This record gives sequence, C-alpha cells and structure tokens, in this order.
Amino acid sequence: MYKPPDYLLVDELLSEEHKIIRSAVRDWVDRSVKPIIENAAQNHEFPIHLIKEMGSIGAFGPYIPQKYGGAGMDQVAYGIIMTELERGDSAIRSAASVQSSLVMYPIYAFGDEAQRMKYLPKLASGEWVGAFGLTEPNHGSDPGSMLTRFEDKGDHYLLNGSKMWITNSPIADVSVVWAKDETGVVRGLLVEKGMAGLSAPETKNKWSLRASLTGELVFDNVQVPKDNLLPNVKGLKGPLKCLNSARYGIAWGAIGAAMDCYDVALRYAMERKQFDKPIASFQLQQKKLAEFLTEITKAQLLAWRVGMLRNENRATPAQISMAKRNNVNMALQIARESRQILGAMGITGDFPMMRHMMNLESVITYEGTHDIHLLITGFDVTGISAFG
Ligand code: TGC
Ligand code: FAD
Repeated sequence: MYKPPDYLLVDELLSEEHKIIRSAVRDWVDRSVKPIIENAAQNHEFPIHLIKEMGSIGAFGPYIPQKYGGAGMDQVAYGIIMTELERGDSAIRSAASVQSSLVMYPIYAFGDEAQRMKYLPKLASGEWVGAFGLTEPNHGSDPGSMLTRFEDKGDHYLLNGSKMWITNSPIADVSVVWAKDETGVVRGLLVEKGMAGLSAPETKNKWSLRASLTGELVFDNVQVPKDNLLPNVKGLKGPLKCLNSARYGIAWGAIGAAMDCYDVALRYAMERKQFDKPIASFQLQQKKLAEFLTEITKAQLLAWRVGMLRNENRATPAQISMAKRNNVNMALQIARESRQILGAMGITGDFPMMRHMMNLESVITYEGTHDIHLLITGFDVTGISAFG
C-alpha cells in the first residue's frame, strides 16, 4: 500500500478541494496506470486508451475555465494532478503536460474566441490529442534560430520546415506549431491532422519515455487556413510562456516519480534481510532513505510556493526554472540511488525504479535542459546572459 511521504505536513497547506482531486487521480493511477504501464514501457507502446480516461478525470486543462471544458481549478491543483500522474509514469504526465500547458494553454491565452470554442472542449475531453512543435532537428536549446517558415499567400499561409522530438505528433489531431513569418517574427499556427503536405513519422528505439509517443512534424508546402493563426501573440515569448506552464507542472510531476521510488525502497529495505538483519538497519541504507526524504520535502515546498505565486500571477520564469531544474534532478538522483537499495531486483520491471530513472533522463532534457535552466538562474542573478 502506497504511503506518500509528507514529513513537513505539507498536506495542511492544501484545501479540501485539492485533497479530493488528489485522491481521485491517485485512485485512477492505481486502477488504470499501475497495472499496465510496465508492459507498455517494455513494449515501447503508448497506452492510447488512457487519453479519454484522462479527459474524464479532468487531467487536461484543469486550470482552463469551465466554459471551454476545463475545470477552472487553481495552479496548485494542476501541480497535484501532475504529481499523481508521474507517480504512474512520466509518459502519462507528459501527455497531460502537452495537452494542458502546451496546446490548451496557448489556444486559451493567444487564440480568438472561435479557436477556443472549436478546440478546447475536444482537447479537454480527450476526444482530440494535441502536440506542440517548437524544437527542430538543428535548434533545440536555441529555438529562436528556428528555420520553419510560413508565407502569406492571400487566402492561406504556406508552411515549410520540420520539427523533431514532438510528443504525440504521430497521433495529434491538432499541433500548435511555432514558425517565423516573412519578417522573421515567431507566430503560432494550428496545424490539423490530414492537411496536405503534413507528415508525422514516429521516433523509434527510445530507451526513455518508452510508454510515450514521440515523432517529427514535417511540413512540405502545407496550406494552413488564415483562421488557424493564433492572433494574440508575436515573438519567442509565445512558446516560452507555454513552457513556463509546462515546466511548472513538471516541477510537481517529478516529485511523484521520486515519491514512488522512495516508498518502494523504504518498504523493500524494511523487508529484505542480509547478515540476519533488515538492510534498513544499516547506516548506509538509512543515509540514502533520509536524504531521499529530505530532498522530496524540499521539492514539495518549492513546488507549492511557486504554485501559490502562480495563483497570484507573481511567479517569474526564473523561479519556475529553478523549481523544474531542482525537482527533476532530485527525482533522477533518487531513482538511481533507490534502484541500488533493491540490488539486482531493482533492475527488473517488477519494481518501478529503472523505468522512472530512464524516463527522467528525458525529463531532465526536455522543456529546457538542466544546464539551460542553470543559465536562466545565472542570468537572473547577474543580469549577464551566458547563452550565446
Ligand atoms: P531571449 O532573447 O532571452 O527571449 C526572447 C523573448 O522571450 C522572452 N522570454 C520569456 N517570456 C516568457 N517566459 C519565459 N520563460 C521567457 N524567456 C524569455 C524575453 O523576454 C524576450 O521577449 P521580448 O519581448 O524581448 O522579445 O531568448 P533567447 O533566444 O536568448 O533564448 C533564451 C532561452 C535559452 C532561455 C530559451 O530560448 C529557452 O528556454 N531554451 C530552452 C528551449 C526549450 O525549453 N524547449 C522546450 C521545447 S518543448 C518541450 O520540450 C516539450 S516536452 C513535452 C513533454 O512534456 O512531453
Ligand atoms: P541541444 O540544444 O543540442 O543541447 C545539447 C547539449 O548542449 C545539452 O546538454 C545542452 O544543455 C547544452 N547546451 C546547449 N546550449 C548551451 C549553452 N548556451 N550553454 C551551455 N550548454 C548548452 N520539443 C518540442 O518542441 N515539443 C515536444 O513535445 C517535445 N517533446 C520531447 C520529448 C522527448 C522524449 C524529448 C527527449 C525531447 C522533447 N522535445 C520536445 C525536445 C526538447 O525540448 C529538446 O530536446 C531540448 O530542448 C534540448 O534540445 P536538443 O535536444 O536539441 O539539445
């Protein structure tokens, strides 16, 4: 039986509504994710049937207003949902992050009313799957140098270029694609499945996020209707604002993976005997467990505080970077170290550590790498950009 650590009684900082949501998502993860996720990861298959279930439990766009199919909840509720989903698997949290923060959020924040009404309810229910195309084969950390371009052809836009490493692109009904106009300004376009010239080949043979679909988006003279341009944002700050929301969710999500590893390692250490004693009685193993709990507790407080600041619209991008960077690294270190507590058993799929560890290698890379987030903090501290 899963016992989530709460050493500093962080629960007391949550509302009754937060706890109800958490309990509903936790039950769903136990019922629908835990029993199938290991096989899905081993077989490198995205459990696509979970998309509609996630829609029905309110995992998509929880902070989007109810008028558009969201739940109108606060930022802490969004974070809690992400923690519970990532306890199941980072792939499941990824699907929710992309749908909520990278597709629904820009349509809500930068779209017009017709676009909101057309897309958001379908994305909220899971009837439609969304994707977010920013990264290109030759431009990852530096998206401002993107080559994907569109031209105004009078009654439509003509889109050319390609995106790579795009979560859910092979099955996406709609992709929010960031491309430069003829003057070099970054704009967002809503590109729908079936548009002539669009292809989305799957990226195979990943050792990480094996239960998540990743692919490319290739645009070969795609004619995009003019109604599909997001009217209310121009420049790189458009996609970066979406990333603020997703990175924030990941800061909470990673805690879920870490909690799962801690919980399993603690129980194993209490039961497994060597030299006639539970391995939990050895100082070296206690050091690991004590440090896991300390790091999880710090991460909980960091995520909660950034969530409260986001509720007040006061969280800065740099604060979010710090939370994403710290919490993902924390979870990755705990996954690695907790695997060792299980000895050889830790390398099997009977336990979740290796799966979490491999997943977190992607999580520490996407949404801004560990090093890029350090540079964002460095810039914030010194006012000197060390990027270029
Ligand atoms: P820079 O010149 O600093 O900024 C350009 C404009 O953007 C503004 N800005 C931001 N606005 C809002 N939020 C932020 N976080 C912002 N950061 C910058 C900035 O003020 C400026 O505005 P303006 O009005 O002056 O034009 O841009 P730069 O080209 O020097 O790049 C800066 C850098 C490196 C921090 C940024 O580009 C970056 O974050 N790189 C990392 C790229 C990244 O995170 N890619 C993620 C792709 S999506 C993904 O990984 C999804 S994973 C999906 C899953 O969960 O499965
Ligand atoms: P690079 O930018 O080539 O970086 C390589 C290394 O160089 C890194 O260690 C980096 O930290 C370092 N580096 C780069 N610049 C600097 C610098 N100035 N100073 C110091 N070090 C530097 N993208 C999307 O748009 N949509 C998605 O849905 C999406 N999903 C993803 C899913 C998965 C499974 C993965 C793995 C990636 C996904 N991405 C997605 C892409 C992801 O955001 C990029 O991989 C990430 O931004 C890093 O880009 P890159 O891989 O090109 O690495």
